[in-house]
Amino acid sequence: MSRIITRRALITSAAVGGAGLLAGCDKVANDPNFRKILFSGEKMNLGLQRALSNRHALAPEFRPDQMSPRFRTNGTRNPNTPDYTAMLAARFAHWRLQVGGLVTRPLSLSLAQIRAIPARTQITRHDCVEGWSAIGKWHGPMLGTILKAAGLRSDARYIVFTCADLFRGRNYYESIDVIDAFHPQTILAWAMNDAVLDVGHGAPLRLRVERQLGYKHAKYVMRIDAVASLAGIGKGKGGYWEDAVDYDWYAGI
Ligand SMILES: Nc1nc2c(c(=O)[nH]1)N[C@H]1C(S)=C(S)[C@@H](COP(=O)(O)O)O[C@H]1N2
Ligand SMILES: [Mo]
Repeated sequence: MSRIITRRALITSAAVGGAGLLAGCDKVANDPNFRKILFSGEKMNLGLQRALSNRHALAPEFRPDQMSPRFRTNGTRNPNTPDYTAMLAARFAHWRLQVGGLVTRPLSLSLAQIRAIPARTQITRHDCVEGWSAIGKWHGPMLGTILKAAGLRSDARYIVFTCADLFRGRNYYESIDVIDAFHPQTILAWAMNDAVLDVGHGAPLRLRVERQLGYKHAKYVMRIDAVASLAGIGKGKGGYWEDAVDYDWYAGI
């Protein structure tokens, strides 16, 4: 690709190049100069940016000695609903994760079953949109493993997480697309910092979607549904904060 090509021409040719470019030019998309031009803002096409980002790149992982001595909690710190309080009192013995929607084999998994699935351990940095970060260790099965077990149908485009808590009176939920759902660092964590996940951080199960900001990491996950569209869920923008204050649905970092 010529060096004197203008930004506009580049973006236009990328746009008309369409599928061919997207399919064949990973090398180009990851070239730092190309990315600088494409991501520099002016008339930037968000869809194009997303399409050309390397969605499979890994988030940085850290050493144990880099873990934050304190990892704050944010948003809901205890769902405190009658249902949740009862489940907590029984140490989640009757809790089940429901996996449904566009799957061929809906699942209802106990915590013991989830803990028996081969798990990943990752030390990553959590970045909250409010401006704080913390490095913690997370442990749990890859979401992809569970979705494969459920048999994701080919018309599924998004995975929706329904949580046990009401935040400021409304049910917390979040969604990601199937690309992030099958990212190797997207896990359902049941342990944090070598201990069973506590209530503040989302017991018994919370999502880690390491390429995105904190509000996407749904805590207190009760249900996972594969859907073709986000319309009709909440206010239709794909998550609690997206609906509430127009946060971006794709909160890539
Ligand atoms: N169910 C639920 N999930 C949630 C929230 C919430 O209020 N309820 N807050 C989100 C926000 S804004 C952040 S930064 C992280 C905080 O996770 P932590 O409490 O483990 O630090 O959880 C996210 N997931
Ligand atoms: Mo956050």
